[in-house]
Amino acid sequence: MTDRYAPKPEDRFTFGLWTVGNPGRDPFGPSVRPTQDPCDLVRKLGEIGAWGVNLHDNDLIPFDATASQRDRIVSDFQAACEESGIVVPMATTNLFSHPIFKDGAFTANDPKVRAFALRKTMDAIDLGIELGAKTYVFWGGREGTEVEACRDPRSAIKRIRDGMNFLCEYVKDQGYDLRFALEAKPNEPRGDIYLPTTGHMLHFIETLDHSEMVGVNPEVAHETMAGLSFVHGVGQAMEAGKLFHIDLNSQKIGRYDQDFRFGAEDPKQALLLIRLLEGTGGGERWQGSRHFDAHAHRTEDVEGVWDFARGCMRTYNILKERAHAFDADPEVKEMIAEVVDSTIDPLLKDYSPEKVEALRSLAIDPDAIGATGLGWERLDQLLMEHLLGTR
Ligand code: GCO
Ligand code: MN
Ligand code: MN
Repeated sequence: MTDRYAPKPEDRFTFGLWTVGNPGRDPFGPSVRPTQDPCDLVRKLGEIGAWGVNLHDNDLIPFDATASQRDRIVSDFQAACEESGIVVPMATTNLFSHPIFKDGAFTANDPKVRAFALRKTMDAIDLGIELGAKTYVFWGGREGTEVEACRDPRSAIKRIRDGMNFLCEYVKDQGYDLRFALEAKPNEPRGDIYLPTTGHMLHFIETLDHSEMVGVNPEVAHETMAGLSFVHGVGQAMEAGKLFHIDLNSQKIGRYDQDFRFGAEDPKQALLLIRLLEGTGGGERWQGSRHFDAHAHRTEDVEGVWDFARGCMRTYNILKERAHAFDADPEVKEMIAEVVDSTIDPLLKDYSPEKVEALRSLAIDPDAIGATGLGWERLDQLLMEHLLGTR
């Protein structure tokens, strides 16, 4: 029997080496699982139907590796990817683990730290290109404060801008085909992180010299930690043509960064997100990776990690089917069909004094409109019925 939810490479599911390789360390206890070889992780990802793997420079190459060690590791990894049919669509830099970055990388007050961050990122970009990456993620994990007085927040933003402008020029100068995706997070590991939400990022991007090369990498957990609607954030990024990557996982509001299995806490929001990404409710289907930035619970052994990874992909495919069914439902279609009024619609944009007059003379009965229910309770119940599989 064929399993119609089984992940296939064309689903474009990707995992970070740091996700399926997460050994379960947390602030209260050490690893509970062995550290796995990146080549073995890639082979296993190929086996379970993933399309790609993403990585930080130091997920693959130890911080203090020599040039010849680096080259050997890279060629073994490339061989494992090829053998498993796994691609590397995204790469990024670890600018948060080493103590030099304890007070930030691009925002650190010490120019030597900022210089080191630029140098490390250029090397990691070279690595990403060598592995075939087309997207480069920037997550400013340590770019923040606990002691706010240590730095003017305006200087922090200027320093991040200088760094991004420098690195865009580096990419152009090398002739690389690479776009940047900026990932916001409100806090953790810092008390407060600069550019805390996707909305902050979208504005910041417009202030860059090469804003066309730069978009966002929104993460479910991060917007949810900030108490925001992830669907609205992703929608705004898509409308602006700025969704360059996405980090899928699951999160309860008001908690630490949980990074749970996709859909685990919020299946309804996950369904609404998939409607957007798959375009089932209208608009273009998003063509990028469906990347899972999540990890297995600390209760799991290595087998449990693969249950977790299969679960992320399977939930996505099940919800994708539900999204298609919801948007194909005639009752739903009728309820959300766009209301078109060929007299009024043209008056609502492209200002002219004549339109002001026309708007003022329209016959509109606010009380009658205000007294009419919209039926969204019924619509939401239909969504629930599709989600729960009863329709
Ligand atoms: C986190 C972040 C990271 C980044 C990763 C890639 O909260 O730890 O989500 O997992 O996504 O560093 O940039
Ligand atoms: Mn995260
Ligand atoms: Mn992330």
